[in-house]
Amino acid sequence: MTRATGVAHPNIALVKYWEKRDERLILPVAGSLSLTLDAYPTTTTVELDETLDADTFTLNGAAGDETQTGRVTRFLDLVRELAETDTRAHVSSSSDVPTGAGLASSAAGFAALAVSAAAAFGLDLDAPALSRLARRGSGSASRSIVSGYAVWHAGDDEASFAEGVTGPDTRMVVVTVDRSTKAVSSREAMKRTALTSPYHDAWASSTAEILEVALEACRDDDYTRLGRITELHALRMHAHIQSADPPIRYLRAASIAVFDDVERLRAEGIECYATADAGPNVVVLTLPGDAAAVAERLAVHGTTTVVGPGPAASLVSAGAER
Ligand code: 2P0
Repeated sequence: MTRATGVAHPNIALVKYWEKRDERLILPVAGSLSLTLDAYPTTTTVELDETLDADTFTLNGAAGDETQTGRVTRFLDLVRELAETDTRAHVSSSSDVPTGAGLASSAAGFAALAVSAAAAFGLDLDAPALSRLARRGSGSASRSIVSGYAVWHAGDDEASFAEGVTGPDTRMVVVTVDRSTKAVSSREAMKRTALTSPYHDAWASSTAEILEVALEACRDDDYTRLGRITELHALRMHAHIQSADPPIRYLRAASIAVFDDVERLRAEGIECYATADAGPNVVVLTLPGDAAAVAERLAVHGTTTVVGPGPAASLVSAGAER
């Protein structure tokens, strides 16, 4: 038996990934930029077992449902193809992401699975190859392979991976305003926007343009420019999502109230910028010295947690013993 354990952290996008140009290969319509976090790790162990007929999957000690296990198996099929084997595996995963905290669990989940499965199946993959592999599980997982700021390149299968870039030193304040499960998954919502939004082409071309400006801001260590882009691009993404038919609205009244307060904080001289993913919770980009004050001020809207830049996905252990 061969087993390996890997760990990965979630990431928050500053320039968002929304919509695929290839569903099977998970190729995005445009590149994106994110910050991998130092909180909420997912740890995953993959153990090969030649006696198994089907993969098994447990999450936090409980058997995964059919959808989760199916997604893990489809991902392992890609790894088996690369390793030229049909051996099945036990996969067990534990995650610290609080339910409904607004942090995508699939990014850390598939990054940790990519690292552990590649090692368990004896593949020697470098970081770009691991990122390409993680991408096939969930697009945003390509970015959780990388530490800190990560740019995920659009392009064909070979070229579409994430790599690290340097950028301003920041913190993020996660404001959890609503813990309920979202009505439409981001995968479904992406499909619906791509099929029905009249803004599709403008979204793709403007995202590619704004990514270049964001990368320039990172190179210049320009926090203000990066922050402005972060908030602008989040609101553009939500405008785009709301333009689907039938419309999808992820932001709630409480989410808008956080955006309002972030604007007030800026007027008072605390430079912070809001973003939100496919859900109601808001993440606020701040300078390290302002994070505690921003968290305190926004606590009226929900639970606030300060997080910082985090490490690359990594292998915790690997070996042949049981
Ligand atoms: C992002 N999101 O850039 C954007 C912003 C949500 C809003 O990446 O279908 O779970 O598995 O590739 O990666 C969520 O999408 O979607 C996401 P799939 P994924 O973080």
